Amino acid sequence: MGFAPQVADINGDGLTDIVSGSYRGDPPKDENGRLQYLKDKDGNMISELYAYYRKPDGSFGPRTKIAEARMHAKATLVDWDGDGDLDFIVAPKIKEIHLLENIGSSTEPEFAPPRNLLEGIEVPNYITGAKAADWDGDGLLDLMADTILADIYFFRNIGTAGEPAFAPVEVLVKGWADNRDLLSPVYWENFSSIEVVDWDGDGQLDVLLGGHKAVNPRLKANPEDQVEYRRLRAIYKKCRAEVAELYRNARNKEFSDEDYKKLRVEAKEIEKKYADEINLFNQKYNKNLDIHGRVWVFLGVK
Ligand SMILES: [Ca+2]
Ligand SMILES: [Ca+2]
Ligand SMILES: [Ca+2]
Ligand SMILES: [Ca+2]
Repeated sequence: MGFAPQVADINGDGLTDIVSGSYRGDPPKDENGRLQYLKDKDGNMISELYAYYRKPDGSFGPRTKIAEARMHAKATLVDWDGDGDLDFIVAPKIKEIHLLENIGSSTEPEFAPPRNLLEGIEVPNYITGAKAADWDGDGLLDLMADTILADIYFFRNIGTAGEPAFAPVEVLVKGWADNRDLLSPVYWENFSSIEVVDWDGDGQLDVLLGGHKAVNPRLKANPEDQVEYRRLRAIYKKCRAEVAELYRNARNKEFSDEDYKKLRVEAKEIEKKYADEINLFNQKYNKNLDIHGRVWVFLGVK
């Protein structure tokens, strides 16, 4: 399972290699079919970064683990500290952006453990992609990120060349995705990706955001259906919120197996209360969706 593959000469031999984050092998599943990801000794989920080194004949060598990262390591390479070797900037899908500093060399990379570059900074939503780029053009690399709700964040580097420090988040684009809302321009930005580049060549960096959009053709065509969709979706969300509240209240309490059983029964009762509307909602609107990848461009203005 790999994510955010990219091409870079990671071992400095003049041949471009492939680097990608991944979970380790195929994660096992629990009895409910949920993937069981690997965790470190503190209970943090881990993923790994791999390189496939290119050989002179153009083929690639075997997968080589080059670093360990937190959660869903979507990593990009950049010479963060300006010492001539490539470092990793990682969006681990939590409210952090990690640096994996290359403490080896440009020909023998070796990476330090992840360090949160946003230590002490409040981050509203989970970060799903991150890039280092000099957005404000002052010569210091800033951090740009997208989130689980398709916001675009800018963290201005207000430190110095040797010692980066970041200002509080500036929300360049307020996410307009309400998870899985078919009437929103973006649908479920779980694994979106950000790229920062001068797209229109005007000298100001722009943002490309990759994600996907689900379309229900019936919903698109009929205004009455859109009203009905809104109504049923509000009920669906109310149900989910009530169940979430139930589990939130149970968090951090000492629970026996018996208590958990009771909790599940209570959750089922909430779901039963809304079952008719939710079934209708799923039948009418959550079937036969067209889901397509999209790339949005946001032009930066000077
Ligand atoms: Ca190489
Ligand atoms: Ca470096
Ligand atoms: Ca800057
Ligand atoms: Ca531009």
